[in-house]
Amino acid sequence: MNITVTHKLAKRLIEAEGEALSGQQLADEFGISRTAVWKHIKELEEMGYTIHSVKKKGYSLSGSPDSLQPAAVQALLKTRSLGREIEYVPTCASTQIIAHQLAQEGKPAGTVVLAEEQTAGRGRLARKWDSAAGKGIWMSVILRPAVVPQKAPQFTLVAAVAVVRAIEEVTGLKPEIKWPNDILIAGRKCTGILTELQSDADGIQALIIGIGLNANQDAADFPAELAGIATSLKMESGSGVSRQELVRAILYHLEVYTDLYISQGFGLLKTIWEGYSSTIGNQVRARMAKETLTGIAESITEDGVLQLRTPDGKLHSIYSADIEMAN
Ligand code: BTX
Repeated sequence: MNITVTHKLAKRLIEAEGEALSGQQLADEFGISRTAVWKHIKELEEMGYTIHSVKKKGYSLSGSPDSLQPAAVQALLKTRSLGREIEYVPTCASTQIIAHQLAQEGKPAGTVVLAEEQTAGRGRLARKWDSAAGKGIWMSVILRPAVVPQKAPQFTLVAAVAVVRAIEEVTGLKPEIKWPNDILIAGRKCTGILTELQSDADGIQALIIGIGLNANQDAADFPAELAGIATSLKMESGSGVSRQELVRAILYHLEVYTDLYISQGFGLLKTIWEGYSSTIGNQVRARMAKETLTGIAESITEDGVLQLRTPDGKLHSIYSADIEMAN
């Protein structure tokens, strides 16, 4: 059985959005016999697809498994370049490691790495990112923007806006962004973003944007140390979400907002970001490597740097920290 044809057939059926496609039409499109089409349909059913076979009309799809197989993700994908190349792995240590390798090998901007499971998912400062099999979106996106390395942190903010928009669109939930890289729902973390850089004397060679989104975990799926800290879209909305749909929505919004950033700079994005921020305007505690400061988070600068005013009236520029609410 040619597995590539099976996946292409899945893509074709998903794109038909429930319309029936005749066996003869599919046979002609794929250059195979009608019996071969039927065998691929059986194969898809075994993979978890629900396909109706209607006499004289053909095959129509009424349900698909929530796998992140490239063909399934790419069906109905609205982007120009993001996700047009997908490296899919059932399990890996970290999608960031694979994306770094692919970027070094010269893979184009827009290449995406997707895993069902990570065994050593990472956050900032070598922290661990819990990445249960089949429950979330563990994804790294390679971008190659023509900007100076100092602008790299802005892409974390751009990605955060894209993810929030995607979550709103697919689930109707109302997430908030906690500076710089967390997305929270009702105060609990459902997404983390990790932006890493490959640069040389000529500037940025590649930005690797890692997105870890908890989609379908139940509370029991998280390790004990994340109880009360982590949440998933399923826990917040009360029903399971389609990871395929979420990946498509994230890639679409990430493309729209990076295009906006490249054409118009950070100004408008900063305003959109502030609209979703749970940090700005609040009394917060910023824990940094060497000190902890408490004060009002007044704003972020054009470069994405947090401006924190301490009670002595001093304004501090915070480049990286863990933020907690202080009131
Ligand atoms: P961070 O350093 O801001 O957050 C890490 C902290 O978040 C951990 O120390 C822990 O307290 C908490 N945490 C760990 N796992 C989860 C989880 N599943 N849900 C909620 N909270 C959690 C955030 O770093 C950036 C994470 C990026 C993850 C993506 S996944 C795809 C890509 N590959 C990879 O290895 N990392 C990125």
